[in-house]
Amino acid sequence: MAKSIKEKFEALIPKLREERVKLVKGHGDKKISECTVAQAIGGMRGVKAMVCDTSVVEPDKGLIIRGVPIMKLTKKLPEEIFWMLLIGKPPTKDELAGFQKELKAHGEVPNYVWRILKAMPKTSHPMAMLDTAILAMENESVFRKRYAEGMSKMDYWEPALEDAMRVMGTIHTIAAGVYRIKYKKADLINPSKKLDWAADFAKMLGLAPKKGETYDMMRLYLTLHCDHEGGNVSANTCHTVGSALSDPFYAVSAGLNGLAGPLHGLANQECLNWVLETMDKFGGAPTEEQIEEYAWETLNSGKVIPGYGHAVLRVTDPRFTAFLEFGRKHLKDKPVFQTVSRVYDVVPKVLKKHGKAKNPWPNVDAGSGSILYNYGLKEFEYYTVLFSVSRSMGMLTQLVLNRALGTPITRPKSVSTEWLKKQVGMK
Ligand code: HAX
Repeated sequence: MAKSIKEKFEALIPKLREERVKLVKGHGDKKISECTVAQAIGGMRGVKAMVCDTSVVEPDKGLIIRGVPIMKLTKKLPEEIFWMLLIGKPPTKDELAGFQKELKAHGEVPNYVWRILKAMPKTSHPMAMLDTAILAMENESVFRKRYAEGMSKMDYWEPALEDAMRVMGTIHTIAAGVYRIKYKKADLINPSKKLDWAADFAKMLGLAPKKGETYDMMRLYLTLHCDHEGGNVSANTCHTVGSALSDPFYAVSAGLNGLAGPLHGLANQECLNWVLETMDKFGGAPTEEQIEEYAWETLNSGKVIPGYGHAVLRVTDPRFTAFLEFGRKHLKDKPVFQTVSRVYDVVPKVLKKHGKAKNPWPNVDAGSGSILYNYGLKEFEYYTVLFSVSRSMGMLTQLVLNRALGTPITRPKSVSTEWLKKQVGMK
């Protein structure tokens, strides 16, 4: 019989622990990074001071999941990606089937969650609704209960994985419910017993299936946003909160609050807005000259061009390329997609001329919105919720790994401006 994700992970733990002990005992005093004054003030960019094994972001290659570039994983289901993030390799067909069944068994959303969501102000942002729902579900945490009963450190990973399965099993249903409650789309749609995670999500949102193309779009969307190594705001926040042994519901909800920021996940809401603004201003899909004019107008008014630039990447984000390829196949006649494609031809040149952004190329958010828009998701405010459903995979798997490895509480040392001034001899 195929092994469960828990059995597979349990079998890996001794080797991972041994490796970590060897690294710390044998090489603990070796330097891997330095920190300059500019880095301490500037968001610690480039300082290597945390470990994340689920994925790596190479400045010149983009996202690599467990050694495999994301462009080679675009045909995988998100469930396979979750498995891969935690276990290191994709599941076999039987393992995948067992895992999907297990996820469905973890899929019940308690009624109190729906009551809370329905009681929230009509003006609440859908991200605030999602984060509140995940936090409310903390009531279900097995980790917290087991900790209170006095579990051994060696066992932390097990209830952490159980909670992770509960978040993963319910987050798509909750997110779909947020959409239908917030945008008055009539009743909630129940999860299906048969559909895979992404297809089920698309169905619960109420999107028209379009011969399965909508399901493929959602599978691609949820695969591409799954993880982006450990230092980004949401992963880093989830990691820090989890390091205090706050359970996965607390930690993921906190991470998602970070994803809700306009420089992080909210950028995908801003991106399509920017594209539609250009279309509004010029009365349809704008020409390259018109896009250039609008890009300069944005920059000259002190704003950023959403969807362009990245803290780590220095090339076109392969996730953007994957969306572009999907759009070229299915949406090439749609004006919104045509505009996104044209923006890509113009904005990098403008940003290079502007001379500030270290990376003038598009990130994932520059393309995703136009795809969602064309499949009927026209409420931009909701886009970060879709991102969140996917990114919960990275946050959860990183957290489970950290509980298995006994990663200690995060506590970098801060210094005062006075200390900095003394250190560099500044009066
Ligand atoms: N438009 C205009 N200016 C930009 C820019 C853009 N798209 N990207 C960077 N810059 C500017 C920065 O604002 C900064 O200006 P100041 O020196 O005046 O502060 C300068 O260029 C240097 O910034 P950087 O080092 O290149 O970029 P950072 O690492 O500081 O920031 C950001 C990376 C992604 C936050 C940034 O590129 C940005 O604001 N982009 C637009 C928003 C966006 O697309 N965010 C989504 C990122 C992907 C993500 O996390 N998704 O969740």
